[in-house]
Amino acid sequence: MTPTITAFERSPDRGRGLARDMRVRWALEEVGLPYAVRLVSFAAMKEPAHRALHPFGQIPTYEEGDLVLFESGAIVFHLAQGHAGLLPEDAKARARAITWMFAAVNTVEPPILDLQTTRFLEADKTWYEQRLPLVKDRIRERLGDLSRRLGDGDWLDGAFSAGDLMMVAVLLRLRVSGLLDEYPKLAAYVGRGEARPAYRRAFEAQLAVFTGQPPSG
Ligand code: GTB
Repeated sequence: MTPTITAFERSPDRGRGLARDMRVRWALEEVGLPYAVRLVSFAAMKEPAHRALHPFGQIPTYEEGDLVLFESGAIVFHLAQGHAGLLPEDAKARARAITWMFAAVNTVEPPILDLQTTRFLEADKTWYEQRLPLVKDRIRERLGDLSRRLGDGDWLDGAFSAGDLMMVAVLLRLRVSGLLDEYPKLAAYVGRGEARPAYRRAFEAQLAVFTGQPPSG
């Protein structure tokens, strides 16, 4: 059964692949599952029909028969559990990969979101210039720790997994800030993620929504 996901009709990121449907598209491509996309407007996201799928009126959602999911991490986990390619067979390695998925959304993403909130919603506040370096330093602390753990490895724990997929997707949101480039091992790690054919296909598909042109290649 072909699952259907939802994505922004007009993404505010202008096709840079930063909205959270990107990680779901990427996971679908990694496991080789064809999918359909229903585009939703900001207004439609807040309507009862969409809220029946997503209680918070957001994207992405995932529909597979009578199964409806929201939360990008939960959707990626569902795909990784049901299809080969995103979680190791070995039970302990699998548990560690799942741990990295949680670390991405629970430990690394929150300070990154804080930076975005600060930039977009607090730039006119008198205390903005004082707060910004504090927010950035909290991100640096996480990136330093993550970079040390990654070391010279290609991926966080052996082979590429859903943990890497989620971590790369989270780190990508930092690129425009320049902070990622302060950590060359992490910048290279993100580059390896972006170079994966499944990532490229997912990226092209979401970009095509913005350009109105079919995906190239
Ligand atoms: N925890 C949820 C998940 O992981 O699925 C969060 C979902 C979420 O925040 N969805 C956002 C949304 O629907 C889109 S991704 N927002 C509309 C609303 O809340 O009304 C967040 C996002 C938006 C824009 C950019 N950008 O422009 O760069 C990047 C990321």
